[in-house]
Amino acid sequence: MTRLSSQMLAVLPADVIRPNYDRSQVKPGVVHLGIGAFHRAHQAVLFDDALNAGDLRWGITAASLRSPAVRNQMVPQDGHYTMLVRDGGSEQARIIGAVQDVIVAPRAPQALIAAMAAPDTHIVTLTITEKGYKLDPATGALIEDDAQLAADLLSLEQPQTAPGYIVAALARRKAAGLPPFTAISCDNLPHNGTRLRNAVLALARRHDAALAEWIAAEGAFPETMVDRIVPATTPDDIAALTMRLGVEDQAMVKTEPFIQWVIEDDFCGPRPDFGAGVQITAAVAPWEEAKLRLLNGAHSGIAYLGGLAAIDYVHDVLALPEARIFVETLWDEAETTLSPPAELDVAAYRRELMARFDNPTLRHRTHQIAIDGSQKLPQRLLATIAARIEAGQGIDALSLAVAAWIRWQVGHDDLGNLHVVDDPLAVPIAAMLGAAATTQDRVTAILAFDAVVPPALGANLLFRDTLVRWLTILETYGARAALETFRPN
Ligand code: CS2
Repeated sequence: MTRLSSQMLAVLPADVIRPNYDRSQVKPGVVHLGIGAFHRAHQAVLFDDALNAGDLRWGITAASLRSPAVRNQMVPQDGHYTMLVRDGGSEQARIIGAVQDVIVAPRAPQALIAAMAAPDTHIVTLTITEKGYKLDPATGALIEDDAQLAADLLSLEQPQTAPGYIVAALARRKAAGLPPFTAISCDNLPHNGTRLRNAVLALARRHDAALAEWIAAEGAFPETMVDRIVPATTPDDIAALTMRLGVEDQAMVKTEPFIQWVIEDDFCGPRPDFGAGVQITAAVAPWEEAKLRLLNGAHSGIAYLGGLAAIDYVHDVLALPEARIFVETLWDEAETTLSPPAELDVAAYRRELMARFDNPTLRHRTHQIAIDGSQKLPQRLLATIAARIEAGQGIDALSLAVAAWIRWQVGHDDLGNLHVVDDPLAVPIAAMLGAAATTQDRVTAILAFDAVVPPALGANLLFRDTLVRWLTILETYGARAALETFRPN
């Protein structure tokens, strides 16, 4: 089958939106680390908007930090791919042309460092997932015994981690008399900019104190909040799009209409005149906290309970009235812990979130969201629970989500279907839980695991009792029964 490419753009159906700029004139102003579906459906689209608006400084050189899979999807297509925006019955196809090249970092580390150190590069964005920062999820401290980080602490000849690439490239820029780039973390971490800055400075300090000082003084690591639901593309999605386009697009992404990127007004060099979807603001934290605790907190609860109940998709979980009440109750609990920005109407935001989760054509899998729970729970649920306890408030629905995560670790759902626990801490967690004889012991073991649970929260008796109550219900009767307790009387 012929692949999508620059040449084939002219023969696509008329309703497919195409880049309106001359791609040969585009300069590579952005390097992106970690090119997965989320980048292609989020930041790359917003840079493509800037290109369409006539500012040709914002082409993207993207890098995969591990596998060549995305390079093999995109390079034969000259970097083009389709963004399918699905909303219930409607579907809009747009070709994104912003990605000019894809580098497979382990195969060409020097090419990636050179791209990051090039004078035209002004911004480096990252979607490397929570675990890519090599920071302890509970405390945010650098995990020095991580093998890849340990290698980067010794030498940056061939960096293994994203912070390693940033330090190596910034060293090259400093030596060449160039200013640093603005490094923008686009992962769902609290204070993601500060965390990235801390990881970069800690690594730089080990190699060159003067470099670390220069980065601290001249560099910029704005905080950001990123939001768009991007389910993993399936072979069926690609087959259906091929029918529609008449050419095959192996790099397509599917997403929802909603898109939001809130970026702290802290750049050390040029930035595009961003259009719709991007807000530049002095304070990102209130946005980020509302998004992590409401959207992502509910998502994780839906993922583990729905996954345990053998329900494949988010919208199918929410077809259960009791699941909706569970989510609303979780939001009632989380809402009291927020200091929302003045522009955010939390009631309207909650209604909009529920409508986004209900989108039936997105087909967002519970198992996808269940990945890497140990890295996600602290900011999505545990910080919220700690704040509720501090205020003397109940933690019922939030704790059910955490208990469902504990139950998920057993590796099968309530019908006995097996699943892989895809999580960097799966092995130590399985060992701890395997050594525990009773429900109480399992809760005790998890609460003592300070890589995930902060010690003060782990020692809290209300949290312990609530988890034991929920985990007993989950282990004895299953996730559907736990959700049933949220039924209206
Ligand atoms: C999801 C997020 O997979 C997950 O953990 O909760 O990817 C979520 O879809 C995005 O944060 C939405 O912006």
